[in-house]
Amino acid sequence: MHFTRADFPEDFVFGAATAAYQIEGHGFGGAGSTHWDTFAATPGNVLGAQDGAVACDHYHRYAEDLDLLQAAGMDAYRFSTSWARVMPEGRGPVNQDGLDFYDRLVDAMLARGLKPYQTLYHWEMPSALSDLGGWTNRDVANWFGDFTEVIMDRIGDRVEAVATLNEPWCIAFLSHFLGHHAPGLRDLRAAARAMHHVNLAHGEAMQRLRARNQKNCGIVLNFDYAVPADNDPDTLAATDLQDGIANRWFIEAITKGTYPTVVTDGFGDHMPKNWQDDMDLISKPIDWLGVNYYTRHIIAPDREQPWPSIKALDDPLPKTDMDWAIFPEGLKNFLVRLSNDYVGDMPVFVTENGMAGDDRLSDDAVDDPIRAQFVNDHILATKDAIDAGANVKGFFYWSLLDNYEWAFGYDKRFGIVHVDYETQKRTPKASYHALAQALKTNR
Ligand code: IFM
Repeated sequence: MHFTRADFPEDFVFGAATAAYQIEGHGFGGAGSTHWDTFAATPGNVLGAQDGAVACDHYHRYAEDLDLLQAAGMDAYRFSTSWARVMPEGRGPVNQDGLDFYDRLVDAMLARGLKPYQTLYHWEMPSALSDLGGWTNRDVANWFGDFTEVIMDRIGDRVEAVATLNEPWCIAFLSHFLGHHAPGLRDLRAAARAMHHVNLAHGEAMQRLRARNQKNCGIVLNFDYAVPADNDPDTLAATDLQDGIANRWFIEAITKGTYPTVVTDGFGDHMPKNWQDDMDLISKPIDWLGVNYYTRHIIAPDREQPWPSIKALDDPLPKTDMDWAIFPEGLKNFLVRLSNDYVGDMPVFVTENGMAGDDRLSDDAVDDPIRAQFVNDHILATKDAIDAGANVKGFFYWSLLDNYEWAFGYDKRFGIVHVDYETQKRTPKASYHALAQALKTNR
């Protein structure tokens, strides 16, 4: 790695991220059914119909996993708390075993000097709430607010920071319009409603967090770098619309209380009635912003298709195992743009960045030089953004472990630690060792 801690501000936090359903083993400890369990059980949705029932068995092996973070010299761990583990029906009865697990987990982080960065929702909607329409039902905001109170009553006194939602674009658009993630809808009206209700749920959860004086409350958004394929006005308009749907819809709502009109025009009458009345709650101040960044897309108009009539073209850049183009400059550009146009001096964290690789275990080691280069380049892009004035306060690699990569099952490996799913043996990859070495220098 071509950086050391001395290249970053003294309070800069290095860490790694995971999410509950992807690692814990949802079959353990009395967790309730989620829409991912039923989505995965439906043919054609998930590679091999794999689900998160066992995953990385982190539920039982969390101490070993936290030891790996500590041994790498990390400062913080970004984790999520599963709604269906804490409230198996989404509402009403609380699963004490679930609360006890998160209580142990947070204490174990603190015992190792790791700052707990919590995310309240990383995609496991309880099935009982899915039955009622999940994110398409306006009541989801209050249900989510209630869950927020239950989990924060138990661990809120010890977490360093809390995010309401992870990647609302994925929760809403990818899952209700593109149909790639649970609940797998491809429906304009459902998407319009989910797109608004995720923001409303964020606003409601923020209000509940504020009422209990919770410190460091924010949200984690994913940003998709849209590049026009050419300078044709239709191409520029398609690119602007892509940016509107993927990026501005969320950051503009949360920081300014408005939606891009190119998107509300497209949703038309399918937007929930009187959505304008919710914008005040949605745009109440946050303390920090989480930025998830992975790739860019080259955008062109798709005249064959109805709104939004956008397509992504093949990108000539080298790609990861997800077929995602590697473009570190996009991270720098987003961090600077966010600082200039939306958040000013508010602390920003790169809450996810990483890559899937074709990793092979050989002689108890995994040589992953492309990942090491990827991490290095994106951490340096973050430094460039800081040098250009962005108030970036941390960087979390996605992910600590190979894990359940949603519709791709266990096929895609993002970890700096290899997981053998037969034995659950963890093997730190070469990128883990390189990162650990960089973090130890000039500590
Ligand atoms: O694995 C996901 C994670 O759950 C959310 N952000 C993107 C990652 C890689 O696809």
